[in-house]
Amino acid sequence: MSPSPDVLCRELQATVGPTHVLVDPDMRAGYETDWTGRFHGASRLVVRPGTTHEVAAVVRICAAHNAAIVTQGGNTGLVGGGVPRNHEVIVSTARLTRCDAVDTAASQVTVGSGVTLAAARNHARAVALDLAIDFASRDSATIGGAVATNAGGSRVIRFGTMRAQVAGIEAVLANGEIIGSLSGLPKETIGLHLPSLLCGSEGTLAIITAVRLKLVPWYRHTATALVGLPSLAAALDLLPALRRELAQLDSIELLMPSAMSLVCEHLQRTCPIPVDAGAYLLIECAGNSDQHDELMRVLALHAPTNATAVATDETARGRLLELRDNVTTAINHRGVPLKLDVALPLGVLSQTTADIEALINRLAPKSTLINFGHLAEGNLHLNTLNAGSADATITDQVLQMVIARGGAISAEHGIGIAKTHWLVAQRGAAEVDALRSLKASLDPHKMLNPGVLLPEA
Ligand code: 2HG
Ligand code: ZN
Repeated sequence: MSPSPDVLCRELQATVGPTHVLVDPDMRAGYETDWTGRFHGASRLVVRPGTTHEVAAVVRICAAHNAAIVTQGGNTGLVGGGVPRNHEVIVSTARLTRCDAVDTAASQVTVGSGVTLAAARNHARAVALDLAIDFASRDSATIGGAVATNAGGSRVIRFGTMRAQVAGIEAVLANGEIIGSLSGLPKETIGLHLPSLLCGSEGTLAIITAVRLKLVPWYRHTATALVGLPSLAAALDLLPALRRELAQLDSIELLMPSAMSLVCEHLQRTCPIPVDAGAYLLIECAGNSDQHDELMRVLALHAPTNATAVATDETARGRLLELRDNVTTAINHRGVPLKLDVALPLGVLSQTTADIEALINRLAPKSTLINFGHLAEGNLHLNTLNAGSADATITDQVLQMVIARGGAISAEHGIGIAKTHWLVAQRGAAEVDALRSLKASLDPHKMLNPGVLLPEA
């Protein structure tokens, strides 16, 4: 039975309609656990506003009742930043699905923060444009969540991270004020850039309600190759030639053998490359003309190996991409992983990967490390299964090693609640103090995503 509605609940129901306030534990459940099953907590209720003005009203009501808020998009976050921890109100952006007509002259579009990546992409493609950001959870992950975490994905080598795609933003502050601009002017120098401030703020400074996105051309010709290389070092050696000679290079995704064998087993497929490799690269070029010959020419010159599988049509391409897209799901089927999403300078990537593998092996000999990521950004997704009680020690020692070698403790998943502890080591006390002052001035009563991103003072 649902608990009887309290005053907060009744006021929210009056604002967004009773069907959009979820109090029943069964109705809330899907919002209270992340998709890996690692992070979960109880919420007070879930509220699903349908417009920016409703979001503003919801925030004001919550503020009046001193009820903290966790903003949630598609619930595809991986660091616990979008699920409740302490009976917060979950503000779901799922109904903020405005999709304006694409401005083809500016190559921009305004969408609600609850629009999924796939929906925004399809909307853009209807007028031959495309979204620059793509990653495996595209069908659920939302634009607002991708901005809030400064998500990356596979095309960062060409177009940069989410931050580079945002031309304007609209958001609701902790006091219920609506701020921002969606005009998307490419040139303006009128003070601090609000989109830059909110990208990566993980719901702690404001609730993003709409985004003006920059779009890119929808390239109709994509050539895809899966290349097996003897080692990660050999894969890195290939990088300069790929960057230099492939003008239409779109992505270079990395699967280490642990990830390749796991995903093949999960999909019940055999690896398209028959020989054992030390590292697999999924390389794509996309352009307005056929990219196949150019990709093959560069690979033949710089990676002369028969360990290459090439896609010549969309079906074959889908079969290759499926291997990369399904690694996270394959891991989830095995258990609840310890996820570390780190970036390292390319010069130390190979050695550090070997050192991390040795470290994890020593700390948790029975564990399995599945390693994959985005090669050009030195971004590794280190997923450890069955680490048992070594989870905390692994996290600490790997992150300390990453910081010591000039890397980042989060490349694209964010800090969430999982990595706040290492923020000072990463950014320095002075910077974290500055971020705290910013947070305190915008959200003095700690209403928005408390406990996320910033470590407790
Ligand atoms: C990806 O690149 C995502 O597929 C998820 O960032 C990574 O599951 C992961 O660790
Ligand atoms: Zn990734």
